[in-house]
Amino acid sequence: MSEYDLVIRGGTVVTASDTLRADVGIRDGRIIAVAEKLDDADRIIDATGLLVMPGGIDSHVHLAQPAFGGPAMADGFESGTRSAIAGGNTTVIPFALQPRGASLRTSVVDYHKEADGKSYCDYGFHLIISDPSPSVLGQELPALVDDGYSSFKVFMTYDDLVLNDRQLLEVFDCARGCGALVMVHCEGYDAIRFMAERLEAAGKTAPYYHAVSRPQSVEREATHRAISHAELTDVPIMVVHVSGREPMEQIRWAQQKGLKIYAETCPQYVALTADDLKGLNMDESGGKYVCSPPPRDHASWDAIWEGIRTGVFQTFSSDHCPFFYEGEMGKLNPKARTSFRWVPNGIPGVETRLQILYQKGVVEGRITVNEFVALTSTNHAKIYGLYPKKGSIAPGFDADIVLWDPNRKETIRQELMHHGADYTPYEGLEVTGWPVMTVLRGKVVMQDGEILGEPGDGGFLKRSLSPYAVPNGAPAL
Ligand code: DUC
Ligand code: ZN
Ligand code: ZN
Repeated sequence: MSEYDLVIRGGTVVTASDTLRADVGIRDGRIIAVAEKLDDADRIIDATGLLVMPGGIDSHVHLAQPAFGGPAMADGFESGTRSAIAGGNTTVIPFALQPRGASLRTSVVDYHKEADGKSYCDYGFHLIISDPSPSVLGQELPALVDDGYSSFKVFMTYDDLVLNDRQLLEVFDCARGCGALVMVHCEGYDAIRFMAERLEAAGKTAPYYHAVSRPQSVEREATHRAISHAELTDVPIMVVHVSGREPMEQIRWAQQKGLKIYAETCPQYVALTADDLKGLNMDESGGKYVCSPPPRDHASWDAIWEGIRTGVFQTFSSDHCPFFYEGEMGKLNPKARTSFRWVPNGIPGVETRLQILYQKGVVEGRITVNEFVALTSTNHAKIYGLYPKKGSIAPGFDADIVLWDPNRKETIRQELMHHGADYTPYEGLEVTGWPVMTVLRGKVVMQDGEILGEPGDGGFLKRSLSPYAVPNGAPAL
C-alpha cells in the first residue's frame, strides 16, 4: 500500500499566509503532508506551473429557495453545486429559509430533502429567520445552532422577510445567547417602498429603476441601524453584499470604534454597474442584472477595493441567486415586464467568483494571491465555523483543493458555464487565471471544465460556533 492516495506534485502552494513550492500528500481525503518532495503515491498529479490553493468556500449562495409564488430559481443543489465545483469551489453555504408561520426545524428538514444526495461539493446551511416568534427564539433556534447551523440571516426589507427594529433586536439578543453569527441584509423597507411607488406612479418601470429605487443612502441608513442594534445588544454581525462607499464607511466607522462588525462584498460590486440595468434603450434586457443591493458605479468599485485592501471586508462571496432570463419563469416573464418590482431578484455567479476576483484583484495588482485565498476560502471557514477542517492547505485539513492556472486567458461566456441559468451577467469579461482542477476530499471532481464528480459526493457540514461571534464582553441583559 502506498503512503499517499494522491500526491499533487510540483505546484506552488498558496495559503492565506504563505506561498511555497511544495508537494501535497493526501490520504483518506485529508492532507497529511506538505513537503518539498513526496513520492509513494497511488496517483500523482503534475501541478507544474499551477497554483495549488484551498478550494473556494462560497458562504453566500441561494439554491432551491422557496419562491413565494414567484419564479423558481434556476439552480437546485445538483446544478448549483456542479457549477460551484466547475468554478473551483469545494464548499457552499446556502440558506434554509423559514417561511412566515412555519417551524424553523421543519424548514431545515425540508431543505435537507432538497440537498442530501444531490450535491457535488460539501455544504452547510445558514438559516433565514422571517418569523422570530417566542418558540423560534426560545427553543428552535438555540437547538439548531447546537446542531451545526451556527449562522443565520435576517432581512431589513422584502414583504415576506422584513423584520422590524424590535424583532431585529430580539434576534440579535438570541444570537448573543446561543453564540450564533447573524448576517444582515441592510436595505430599508419603507424607503424602498416609498421610492418604488413614486417611480411606478411616474411610469418609470424599466429594470433600471430597480437601482434608482434603492440608492446607497437606503443601504447606508439600514447598515447604520443594524450596527446600532448590534452595539446595543453587544452582538457581532456580518453585513452581507455591501455595494459601495456609503455602507462601507459605516462599517469602517463601527470597526474603528472597536465593534465586531464584519462585512462581505461580491463580484457584482466590482464588475457591474447600474448602467448595465439600462439594457438597450432601457428595455427589459437590463433585468439580467437585477439584484439587491443593485450594482452601483465605478466610484463604488473603487470604494469596494479600498475596503478590501484595508480589511473592512473579510469575505468575497458570490451571492449566487440564479434565475432564468428567457421564458415564463425568467426575468422576462410577463409580470416582470410590467415593472422592475416583479423582476426576479438575483444573478448567478458561483462559477465565476474566483476568476473575477483573481483578474480584478491579483492580476490588476490590487491584492496579493494570499489575500485572494483569504477572501475566497480561509476567512469563510474561520468565520462560519469550518476551521481548521476547511480553508487551508496543511496537515489535518480536508483535501479540498483547486489547481489554478494563473496564465490561462479566458472570456467568461455562458457556453462555459455549468449552472442552470440561461445566461451569465459577466458575459464577455476577459480574465487571466482559471480553475483547471477541483479536488474534493481527495477526489478529482472537475478537470479542464469536465465534471468528474457525482451528485452525492458532497456531504452536509455541521458547523461549529464561530469564534467571530463571541461578543465584546458587556454583561448579557
Ligand atoms: N439578498 C440576497 O442575499 N440575495 C438575493 C436577493 C437578496 O435580496
Ligand atoms: Zn440579501
Ligand atoms: Zn443572497
